[in-house]
Amino acid sequence: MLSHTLHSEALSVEIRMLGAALNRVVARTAGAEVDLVLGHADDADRAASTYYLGALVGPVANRIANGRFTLDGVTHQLATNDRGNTLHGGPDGFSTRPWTLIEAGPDAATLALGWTDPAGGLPGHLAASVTYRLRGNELSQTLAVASDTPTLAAPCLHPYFNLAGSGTIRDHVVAVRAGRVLFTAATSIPTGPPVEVAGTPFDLRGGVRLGDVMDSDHPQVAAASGLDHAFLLDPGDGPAAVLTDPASGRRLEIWTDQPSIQVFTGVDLSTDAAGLGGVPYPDFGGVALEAQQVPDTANRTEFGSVRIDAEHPFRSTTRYVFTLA
Ligand code: G6D
Repeated sequence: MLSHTLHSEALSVEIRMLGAALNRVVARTAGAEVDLVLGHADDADRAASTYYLGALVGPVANRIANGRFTLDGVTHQLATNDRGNTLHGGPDGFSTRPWTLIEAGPDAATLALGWTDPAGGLPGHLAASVTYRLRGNELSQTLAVASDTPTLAAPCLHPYFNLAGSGTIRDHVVAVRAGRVLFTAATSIPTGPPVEVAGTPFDLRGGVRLGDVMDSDHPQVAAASGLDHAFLLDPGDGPAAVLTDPASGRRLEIWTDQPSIQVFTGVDLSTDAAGLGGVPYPDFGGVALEAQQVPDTANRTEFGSVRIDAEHPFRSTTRYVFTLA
């Protein structure tokens, strides 16, 4: 079984076993079908890609600086895969593995993965699972990771959205409920304390057109050729992020129990696709909105902890609520 598709009256959602990936979210609108996320035509393209389209990344999402961290007094060195850092679980992370479908129905599916990575350096035998549930216009995703020994785990889903179904996301409007953002060094590792967004192009609280942010001459935007930053979520009752495509009227709300959202505007996507001969997406053809732990929490105790052990597994739920015009 390579994939499983969930159906509701409004959406069809294709889950690939490789990387437990959310590969397609197809909306039927006015007789036409529109895929609202970026995905791969086949698993060969997915395996060769470095862009994690829709993949479940882990055990630890985002970056661990220098691939190094100290756990219970012992320093561990992980395999690195991104300019000296460990990104999205490293070279042999969750997204590279075939997951097993253990429960499958028309509107819900659970995939599981037993994971060890002696060469990669992360301790423990992990038992990971993800349950996708589709109800009408709402897709939820619950992640769980258990370990018999103390280790690190904080995975997340890595979907790229394009609510227009084609072109770039420059005209999409994004709102993120975050009063603070992390600026990064040249290797994309967050540096320094969180920065207040007020008065900067990073103030997405009221909703901003992505193209306007991407065209800003702010040095952090220039260095990332757009956004590739962690927004630290403020407490609140509403969605953590809202993405709108004004032309079609389609809208997405993201609700999460995670403390941050990484917004990545997809620079160089076309290079990846061209390198593969895979699905051709233009640069900025999708925006990744990743509900996750704060990057490099493994080395930044002020952001919390990504440590798990037998008594304290990882568990997290994120919901994607679409409005289809
Ligand atoms: C993540 O933050 C990272 C980006 O830097 C990376 O390029 C992308 O995944 C593939 O969003």
